[in-house]
Amino acid sequence: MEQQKQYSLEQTMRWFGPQDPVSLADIRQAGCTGVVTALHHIPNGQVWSVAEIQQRKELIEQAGLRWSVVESVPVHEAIKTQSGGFETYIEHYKESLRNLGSCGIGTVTYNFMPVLDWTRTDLAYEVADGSKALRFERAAFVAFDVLQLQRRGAEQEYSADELAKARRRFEQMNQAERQLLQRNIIAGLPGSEESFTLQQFQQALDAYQHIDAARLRAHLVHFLQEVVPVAEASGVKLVIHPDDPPYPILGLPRVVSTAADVQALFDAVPSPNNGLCFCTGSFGVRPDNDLPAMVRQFADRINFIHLRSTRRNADGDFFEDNHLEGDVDMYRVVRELVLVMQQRQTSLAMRPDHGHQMLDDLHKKTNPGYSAIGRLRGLAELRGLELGISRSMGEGC
Ligand code: DNO
Repeated sequence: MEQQKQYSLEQTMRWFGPQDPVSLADIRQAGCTGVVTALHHIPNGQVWSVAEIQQRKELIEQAGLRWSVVESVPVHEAIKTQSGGFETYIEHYKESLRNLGSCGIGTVTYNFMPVLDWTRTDLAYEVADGSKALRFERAAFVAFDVLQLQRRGAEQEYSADELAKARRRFEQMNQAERQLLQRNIIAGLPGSEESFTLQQFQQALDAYQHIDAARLRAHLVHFLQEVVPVAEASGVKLVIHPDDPPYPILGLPRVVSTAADVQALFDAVPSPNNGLCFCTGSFGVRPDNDLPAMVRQFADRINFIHLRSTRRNADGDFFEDNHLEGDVDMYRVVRELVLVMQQRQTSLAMRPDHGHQMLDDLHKKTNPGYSAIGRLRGLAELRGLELGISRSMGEGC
């Protein structure tokens, strides 16, 4: 009888380019065959030329790896707000997709979060074993919004209890801690491509004054209607990254937080090249997101995977837990993914998303969330989990 081919997750790690303290050789030794990277030196909105793409591709291949996924070709703010020059930025985006496709790079990640990409309040939250994790603390975030940024109308968006907690929290902080909080939120986390002063930040928020969720979604659908046909013709799968955290913040709309949000995008633009980056750490912050069910629902559209777990509490805080702990049922998620790969007869690229700063990395300067050893631990655990699941399925358990 013919043996059915086993498909497994392609193991990758994010690499921020030649400046990244984690080298391509480190990534290879972690067991990866692929790299997820972007041309971070090209300003947001400019075309990625074939020469630049080719140069980066060769660098990766010389290290014995493959450029599996682009994360991200960033979407310019003008496209999200449909303001001055946005049509030109869309044309630039199409050109970058054509160029990537012509270099044989077939998966491109992007997000459509207004102003800020991912957001945390604390980048060195010490967990019980002494390693450091990234954390979102609601009271600190509210304190930033109401007391530091002093955003108009912010107070009306929080309960009296939340405001009182935020004030107490702010009073406990010294000057340096307050500055750090502000920096963590607006100075740009790795890969976020944007960074602001407080004043610039307020201006960026103001651009969304008249943009609610329905309008932002319409802008996203318009963007997709424009770029997806080019992605199809270029052999590129676009994958949208969900909102992190998956709800509106700072009065800004967010439209990629739930299964219904994602379904609306696929209904509007049904092409298979309009896909999803299934990020368990982002979606998993909401208890109403049933992650294994989402894998089943979007089985045909998931073309890149971020595996990570968070642990939330009743106050709305969460921190990034070890990959197999926290609120994400990683066993069930990976099990569904293994089934999807068998059903689609394809392998899907996965990266362990973030990791704790631990061991030697505690004494090094690292990119928050992207230190080598914590991600190595995550990847090793996830690889073992997947192997155990696939083998036991194959043996009919
Ligand atoms: C954070 C990342 C995000 C992601 C973008 C995709 O660690 O997952 O910055 O790369 O949202 O466009």
